[in-house]
Amino acid sequence: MVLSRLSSGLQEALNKIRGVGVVDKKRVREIIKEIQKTLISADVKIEQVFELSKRIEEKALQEHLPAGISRREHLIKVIYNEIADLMGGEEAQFLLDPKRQNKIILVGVQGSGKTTQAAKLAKYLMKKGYRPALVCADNFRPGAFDQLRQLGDEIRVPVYGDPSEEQTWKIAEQGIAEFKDRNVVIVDTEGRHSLDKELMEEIGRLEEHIHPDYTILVLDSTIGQRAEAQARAFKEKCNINGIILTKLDGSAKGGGGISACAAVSAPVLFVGTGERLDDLERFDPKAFVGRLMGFGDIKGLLQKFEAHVEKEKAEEAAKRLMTGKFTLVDVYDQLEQVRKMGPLTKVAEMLPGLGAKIPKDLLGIQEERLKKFKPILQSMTKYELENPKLNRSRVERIAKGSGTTPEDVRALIQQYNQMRAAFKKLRKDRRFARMFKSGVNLDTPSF
Ligand SMILES: Nc1nc2c(ncn2[C@@H]2O[C@H](COP(=O)(O)OP(=O)(O)OP(=O)(O)O)[C@@H](O)[C@H]2O)c(=O)[nH]1
Ligand SMILES: [Mg+2]
Repeated sequence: MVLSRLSSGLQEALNKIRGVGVVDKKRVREIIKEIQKTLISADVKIEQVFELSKRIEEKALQEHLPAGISRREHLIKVIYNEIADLMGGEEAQFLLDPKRQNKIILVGVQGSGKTTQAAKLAKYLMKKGYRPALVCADNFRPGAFDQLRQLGDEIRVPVYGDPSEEQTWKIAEQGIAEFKDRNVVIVDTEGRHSLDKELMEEIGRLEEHIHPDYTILVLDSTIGQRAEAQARAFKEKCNINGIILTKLDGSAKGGGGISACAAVSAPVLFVGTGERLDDLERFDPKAFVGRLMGFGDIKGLLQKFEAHVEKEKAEEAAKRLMTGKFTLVDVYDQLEQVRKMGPLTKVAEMLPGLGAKIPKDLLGIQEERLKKFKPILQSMTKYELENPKLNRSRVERIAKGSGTTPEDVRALIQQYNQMRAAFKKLRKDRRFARMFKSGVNLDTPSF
């Protein structure tokens, strides 16, 4: 994907961040200016750029930084997050059911790339193991059927069309019947010069007769932020549930196109990145922005943040165990945390003489048991969670409600009591108490 100006602009901003001595208000503002220039030249709407700038400025200089993370790293992460959000945030779902016939209609203005994307999408789905077929519901453009047939031949996908039929919904219906044994039917439709009424009515009729799983709007990304108006107009008239943004290769305004779709909550499912039939990619805003900013750098940084969050969670869990503040409500989370991170084992390793005092079964909590604990906890009332002394009828009720046995419920309560008792004992140990006063550090033993 080219988008080289957007990419080099962002990378330049990142280099600047790396180059500055101190990341202070003045520096942050300078860097934001750089980013603004880059985004505006990619045709991102000015309001969106300003909102993003404001958020970056606020977050970049927030008081508290997680330990071990520099302000510089934090700033890069903030910029990455904000731009990924600007481009749509999370990857949009594109779910088909291979066990039945899925129907997809491609709509859009003339020349946006519908016919080409129909074939690209068929090829993409074929690679994923689907059995697609193509239908030409465009009798407006001369030679439309031939064009699609040629593309279909190239990828060996059957194509249905009927140039003598005027009603395109009828062609679509016939095509869908013809391809009963195919699990995806992609319907290519006609385009018009502008968003005319007739085109919209045509699409409306198609939707009515076909009930597609996806009505995908094909948008030409070279129109930049004007994509917003097009997406909005189509969304008003038909049930658009996805976008393919084409011609992202070589389009200086691609960033504007993508953010315009995000602005009207029109999820970009795919991007077209060239004229070849392989040039269609699933669109994931985070990966996309990662690539723009230089993936290698960003990936390492994100991993560092992730590891940090995990570590904080584990420390938090360990701390709560140690201070005896945990209730049954926390038990599941903590046990899971313990299982995932192994802080107890680590704690035990850090305390040579003391490790032996931690009951063995606390360190090796069984997976199956843990799985049952969750529904049990969900079946308990708040009162029961806070006062886990349960009589027989309550235990039975909870077991029933959670699809487990009374033994499972008792096992959970026993686990809880054991943990409490074990850590109560540990807390009395001076060495232990000292360690927890100075904060838990699971990476390096503090003595
Ligand atoms: N560079 C580039 N060109 C593309 C891409 N997708 C489509 N095109 C080109 O865009 C032109 C128009 O594509 P079509 O698929 O015929 O567009 P259409 O929407 O079906 O057009 P009408 O049927 O006339 O409405 C063709 O020359 C394609 O090769 C893309 O992702 N990148
Ligand atoms: Mg076409």
